[in-house]
Amino acid sequence: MSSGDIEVELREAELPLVRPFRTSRGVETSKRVLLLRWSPPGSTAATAGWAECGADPEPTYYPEYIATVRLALADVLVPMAREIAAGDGPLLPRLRAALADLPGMPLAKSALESAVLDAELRACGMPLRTYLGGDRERIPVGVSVGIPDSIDELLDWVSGYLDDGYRRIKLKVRPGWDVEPLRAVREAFGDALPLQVDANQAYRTSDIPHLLGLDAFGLLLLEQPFPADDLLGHARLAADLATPVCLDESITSVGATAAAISLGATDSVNIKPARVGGYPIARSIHDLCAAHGVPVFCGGMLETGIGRAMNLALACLPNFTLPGDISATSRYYERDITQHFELVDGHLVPPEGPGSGAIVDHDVLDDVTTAVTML
Ligand code: OSB
Ligand code: MG
Repeated sequence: MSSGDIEVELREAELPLVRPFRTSRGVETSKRVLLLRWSPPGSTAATAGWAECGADPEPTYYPEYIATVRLALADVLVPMAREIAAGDGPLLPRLRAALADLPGMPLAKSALESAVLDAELRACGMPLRTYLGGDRERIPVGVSVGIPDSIDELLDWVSGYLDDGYRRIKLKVRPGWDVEPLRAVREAFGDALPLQVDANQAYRTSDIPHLLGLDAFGLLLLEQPFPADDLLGHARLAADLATPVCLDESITSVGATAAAISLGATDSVNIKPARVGGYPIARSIHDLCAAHGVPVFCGGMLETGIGRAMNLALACLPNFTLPGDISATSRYYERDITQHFELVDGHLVPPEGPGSGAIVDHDVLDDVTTAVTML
């Protein structure tokens, strides 16, 4: 078997969202997604490794975006992985060491490493959940609610999600859309509703007096109010705010997490595997947070079933005690490119099968594919 026999496919697809998703950073009406297939020699459709890249079409949320990830994979990362695969010894540990040696590019690295990991696990019949060491069988999940056109529309959306059985609601906020929607949601649904907010970096430390006013709403947490690199600003806020502060965009590595905890900049953490460079690093961040008594939840990026299945496997680890941003398929898509995930009593169940357990529906995938490139 030569490494030349490994097939690597980059596939771009576009899936309409059931409703627009607006945050402080912009609005999405469809999900444009880059997928990576890693098929070792002798693999079949069932044992091909698939991963979803966290990159968006534009650099609105992360500095990497689809075009730069394509370039990084084609020019650097996939040729490197092929070379490692052609050498002696187990592929994954050597690939991980080589990736760790390269600066930056977490989204590209995570996509590659996750596809290789999925293929290896499928080849030996092991579920990703087992590999990562989690033992929970179902994950309590919430829903992240974008910024609508009006308060009435917001109440309508939230009421629908509560009817669906979601365990907690996360509202996207920004300056000018915070106190009023929170008051309306509390008035309509009561003080017992588990409620949290996410600002996606839209405030500045000059807004601290205003943000202290959010304590009146009994929130589970306030996510990423300030720019990602402003750990000191978050620490200043956390010192005075009763509501727990939760970092998302700031959590880029194990070291960044350790610094944030040590500075008192974060009381809980949103872990997004793509942002930190993959699932094993996400697990290390989980372990670090557990050791410091900092609870975590698994974040999301409107994933298709491929990313969702992997996130569910990660969320089976014991310190994922806060409900995850991993909603049912129907919250995002009418038709997904894998089996659909259904909410059962406010929980999602990770799929049983080997690897991520995602089963790609090739008919749907072909329908929504916009480009295929073989690397
Ligand atoms: O900040 O958590 C975020 C979606 C895209 C980009 C950033 C974020 C989000 C979400 C959605 O909040 C969570 C989900 O996938 O349901
Ligand atoms: Mg967030």
